[in-house]
Amino acid sequence: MIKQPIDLKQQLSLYLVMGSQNCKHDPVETLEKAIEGGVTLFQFREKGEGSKTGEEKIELGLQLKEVCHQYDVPFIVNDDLGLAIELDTDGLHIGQEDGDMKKIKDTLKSHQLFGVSTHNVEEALEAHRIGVDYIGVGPMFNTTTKDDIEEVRSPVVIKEIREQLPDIPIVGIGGIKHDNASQVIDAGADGVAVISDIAQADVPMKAAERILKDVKY
Ligand code: TZP
Ligand code: MG
Repeated sequence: MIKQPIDLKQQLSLYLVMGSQNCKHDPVETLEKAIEGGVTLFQFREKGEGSKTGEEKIELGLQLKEVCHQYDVPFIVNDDLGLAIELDTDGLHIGQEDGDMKKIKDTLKSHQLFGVSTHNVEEALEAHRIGVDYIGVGPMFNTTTKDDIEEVRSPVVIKEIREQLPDIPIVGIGGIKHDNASQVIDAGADGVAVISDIAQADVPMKAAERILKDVKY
């Protein structure tokens, strides 16, 4: 367990989401270099074609958690409540289809962050009512990383959510790269969540640095 962020919004600035199936290079090395480039939060999303399961998934999760904690970066796990408990992660992120939000929130330990993916104002309001710590909103732009995506929303949806929920921590996701990240921040997000622009980069550290410049300007 690491100290919870003093300011979660700041921790959302550059949120790397990744599993071994997303990486051009070794995942442990990719994460380490990306953190050196400025990644502020990490989500282990070992999911889809080519991803690890069972013991292999747990083993990789443990290695990635260790890297995160060397740098004081919170380690969040995607979808898997069992793994969040087993690895005593710093948080869990789920989608709309991943179960009863309230029950899952009540199962987590008080130090564990709880994030939920949302696509519109209604889902954001419901997540807020349950008391989630932050919401992901997307997909902002076209992406080929996730095949079951909902329609592209554009940063306009963040603006709409921000008008209704002025204080909730928001991170945009989907097709975000160094040349469009500022649109997401300008719309009212506190940060950007990125897979391929970092995990598929030749030099993940440089890729992270490049996006971070757009987020903090
Ligand atoms: N949820 C909505 S879009 C997406 C997820 C997990 C994929 C984002 O990947 P990329 O490569 O940053 O577009
Ligand atoms: Mg999910």
